[in-house]
Amino acid sequence: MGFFMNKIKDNILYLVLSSEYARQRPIYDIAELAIDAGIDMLQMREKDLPEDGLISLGRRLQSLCRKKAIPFIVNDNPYIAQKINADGLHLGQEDIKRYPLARARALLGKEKIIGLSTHSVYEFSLANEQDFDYIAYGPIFPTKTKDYNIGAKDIEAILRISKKPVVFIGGIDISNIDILILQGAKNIAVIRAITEAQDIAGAARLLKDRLKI
Ligand code: TZP
Ligand code: MG
Repeated sequence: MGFFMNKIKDNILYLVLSSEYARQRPIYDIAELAIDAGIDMLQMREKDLPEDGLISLGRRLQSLCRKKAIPFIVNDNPYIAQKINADGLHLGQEDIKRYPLARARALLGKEKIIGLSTHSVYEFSLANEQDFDYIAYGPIFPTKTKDYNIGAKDIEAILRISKKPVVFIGGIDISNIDILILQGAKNIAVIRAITEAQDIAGAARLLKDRLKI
């Protein structure tokens, strides 16, 4: 039996961890503070680490998340996710060309969480018909990892057609999260709103409180 039988619950605050945006602070410490403050799911998104670094950091984060009973998701690579027995995998549009969903599913098994990034209503509608456990949609607002953003105009349409949990992402912080919540968004993913905060726990708590309303 998988550790997370219902896989994704609603009102999740999903922290995507990237040391690039951590102001030189150890990513593990940020994870621990954010988890204790109430984040519901954690992703390791390290673009510059070699495979052995991803595996050793991934193992430490997976064990932390297991202890705190939240899912731990590995970005980009199903082989790393499999190797460390992560709770799940997050794929982008480029990743699924390399690792089609059927292959990732076969590697990880049906009880693991697999999410996909989408950047338009069209991409969303395709993902909506496939065996993903959640779909990320964005970037909603300007952000550093992408040179464009798609805005908040299609959020209601996306939520109307969605057959699975939708996680909105991209430039979301405490100053603009209500724009999404007022349109019915339940789940939010952030990098900088937490990782760049002076007070990691405080930032996580404030965002989480908005999702409870
Ligand atoms: N995918 C779409 S936007 C984004 C990713 C990984 C970055 C989100 O980072 P931030 O700091 O919350 O804007
Ligand atoms: Mg990717």
